[in-house]
Amino acid sequence: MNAGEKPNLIVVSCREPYVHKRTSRGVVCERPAGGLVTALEPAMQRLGGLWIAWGDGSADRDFVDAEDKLWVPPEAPAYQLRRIWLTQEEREMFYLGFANQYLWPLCHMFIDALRFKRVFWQGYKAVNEKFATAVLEEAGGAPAAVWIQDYHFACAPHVIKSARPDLPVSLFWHIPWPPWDIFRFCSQKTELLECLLACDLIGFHLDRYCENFVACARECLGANVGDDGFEVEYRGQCTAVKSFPIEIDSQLFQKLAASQKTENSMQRLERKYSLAGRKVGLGVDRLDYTKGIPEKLRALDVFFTRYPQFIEKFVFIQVLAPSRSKIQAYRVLTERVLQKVEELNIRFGTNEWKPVVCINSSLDRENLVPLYRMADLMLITPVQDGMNLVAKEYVASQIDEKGVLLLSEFAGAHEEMKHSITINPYDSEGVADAIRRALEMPEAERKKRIRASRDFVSKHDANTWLDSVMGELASLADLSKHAFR
Ligand code: ADQ
Repeated sequence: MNAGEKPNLIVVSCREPYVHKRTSRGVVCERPAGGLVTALEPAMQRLGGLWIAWGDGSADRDFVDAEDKLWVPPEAPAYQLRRIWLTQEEREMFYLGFANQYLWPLCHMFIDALRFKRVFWQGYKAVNEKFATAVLEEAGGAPAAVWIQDYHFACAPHVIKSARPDLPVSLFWHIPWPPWDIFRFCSQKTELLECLLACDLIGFHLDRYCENFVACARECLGANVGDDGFEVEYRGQCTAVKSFPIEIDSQLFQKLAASQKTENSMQRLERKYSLAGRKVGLGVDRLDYTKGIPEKLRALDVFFTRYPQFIEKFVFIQVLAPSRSKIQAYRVLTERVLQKVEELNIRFGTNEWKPVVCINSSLDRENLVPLYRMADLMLITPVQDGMNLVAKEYVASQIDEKGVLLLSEFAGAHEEMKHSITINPYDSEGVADAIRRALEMPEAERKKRIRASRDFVSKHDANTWLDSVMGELASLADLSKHAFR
């Protein structure tokens, strides 16, 4: 896309792919931790177009032009980013309020964590309108495909379609969609479903989430469902509801894992955390109550109690990306997790050895990959997770094919990573036994399992995901594929 041209593809998300932040080292440009950006960003680099997102970095305003836009990535510009500014009140009502204290817990079935205020909902709708208006401005009168990301923007499709019924609009819901018996708790269920059904296409990671969504549309709105169960008709508008399991750029992880820089970092980490001669376990999570972090620590407690032969022989490294710390439930969780880590280290640690190393910060990919590559086992314990990209990143980075993936059956990724070891995070003893099994697993079995998973992630990568969503949208909108390029 050249300057002045209208974009063929307009992507909308809450988090932006590049954030400019003022730090003590000056202004830095960072890629935020989070699955959505990780998956979508390489795709945007390939396709070009325009990405509209909330500019929440402290130095963001210094890097945009008069239309609040900039070209990214900074080192090799490939597409445009338009930043939308939110007031403090909008941030509180829309982002911290309705999106993250209502829709997020609702979709992950954490009913006790639901917080609702009328102003949250009003703020949510107002911000959705703001983003939808930006989409309409950017499209002008020209054709464009609109691809909205996630639960932050359930109302935007309706606003866009009311003004421009001809624009093909798709929304990808990155988190689970709960069964009707849970979704019915939502006080805005009718309006949310009606707004979403303005889309031509709604994507979820799994068929199960599609089925839940379709059942909600039928039960709540009396919408008609097509014979295949994946098309909904409501007030004359047809919406295809399809699963597109999100994938990662596996080649990028493999390449990075094989680099000299990674080798050097592995040696540095080995020295820093005294890992030589010890087995290494790894956890990498956003600090979120859906990720089952306390459950994981409880299982480690059982493991060291039940299997003392691993004292001083096994180190567990837990990387935590701070997240949504303005919400009390997240602050409480952080405190609980850090306390439990300390307790484990006091109870089991010795002068020479610390059983749990906690890295409480967001790491960039160059620092995550060495950990992925060197870990003998990866422990992924969400109690609910739409997909979980960390599982796939680990597998892709395992170029020595020695590691074992232990994966919660409640992560969407579990449906694809069939050669992992299945765990139930609520069963601490079962997880402890699985850790032992992984540590004692013969090399041939480890190799066989991880190789099968690696084959999967290299055959199904971010491009496959993107092409299938784009292909579907193009065929629904009766547009040729190259219209999106
Ligand atoms: P998330 O809940 O953010 O994503 P996930 O899919 O695991 O969960 O993605 C996390 C991403 O953040 C990964 O790319 C990982 O590398 C990165 N990350 C995690 N911890 C980090 C740390 N300490 N430092 C730096 N980076 C870190 C949501 C849904 C998921 C879904 C994705 C994509 O909740 O279910 O898989 O969107 O759709």
